[in-house]
Amino acid sequence: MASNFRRSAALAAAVALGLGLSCGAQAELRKFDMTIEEFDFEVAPGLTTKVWAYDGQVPGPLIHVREGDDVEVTVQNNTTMSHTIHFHGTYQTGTWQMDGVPDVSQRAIEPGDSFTYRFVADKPGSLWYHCHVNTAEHIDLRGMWGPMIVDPKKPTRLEKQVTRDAILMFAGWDSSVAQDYGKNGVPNRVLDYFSINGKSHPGNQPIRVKEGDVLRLRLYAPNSPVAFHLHGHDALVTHKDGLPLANPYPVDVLAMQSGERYDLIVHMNNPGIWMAHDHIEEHTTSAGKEGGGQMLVVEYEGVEHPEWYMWKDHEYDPDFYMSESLKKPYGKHDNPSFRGIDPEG
Ligand SMILES: [Cu+2]
Repeated sequence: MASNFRRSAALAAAVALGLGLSCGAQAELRKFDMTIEEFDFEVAPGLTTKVWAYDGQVPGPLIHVREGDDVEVTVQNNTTMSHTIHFHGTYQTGTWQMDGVPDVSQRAIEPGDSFTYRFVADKPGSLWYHCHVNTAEHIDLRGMWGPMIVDPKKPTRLEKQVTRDAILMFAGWDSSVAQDYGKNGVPNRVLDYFSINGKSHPGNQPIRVKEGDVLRLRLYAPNSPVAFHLHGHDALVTHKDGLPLANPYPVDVLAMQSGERYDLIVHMNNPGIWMAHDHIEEHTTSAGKEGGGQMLVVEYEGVEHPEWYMWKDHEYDPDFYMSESLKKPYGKHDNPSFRGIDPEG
């Protein structure tokens, strides 16, 4: 760990001196401040739940860095419970104390306290971060998860072709405990609401593409299984848990277990308006009623929306799948669409 700290310190000093280590090939120091907030969060019209939210949002903010970067995240706990951040997928080589597991690698961050995580982004790909305190509640019921994308130093031939990038984080929720924090309990959860990037259909968004796009879907299953199906296309599975596959393979349904990530690359060569959904049938319901949950639509530009189309006049948010944030310079990117409600106003 000492050598990493020395490298961070040297980089910080260099930046402070204005030496401008901006060469794309150089590792950079990426410093972020984050808070954890005790917020309410609306998943669907029938479900507003209490969350502990990184930067007040679900999913948490996008962390986007480059392989080899030094990452420094200072997190301030503004809630009434203890938390940590585990950067899921990073090797934490020489920095095991930064692994975010309470009573194993650190003391949990008490209410009102802060903690600084320092590590090297030593594993590229679609990573994520989550709390590691009482995960049955903090991950499963309180929205304590967010994406961390680490761009590889050597992208694969396939990923170099990508023209559009989207992050989809699927999650289930238990409305019976929505209003009551568990206080270190392990709720016997029964998931009855389901979301993509925190919202149930139809409160989520379409993905808009144009013919000829090469779409990369970064799929995450933070807390429950998913069987993802995009109509009208085969998708090439190119990465598993951030790592490129030696032999990418085509699927039309992709099964994921909790914690898994898969990257799919899809050639958008079939203009239309296409459903994409979780094929675990109860995951496309809200409180047992059909028509909610983990569904979205992929809309091709130039295809007319019929009068009866369910999202005919849907207000479009181009960053709902973080496609716009992923084009921004490296950094931490908050997203107003994911922000919860401060119960104290
Ligand atoms: Cu927590």
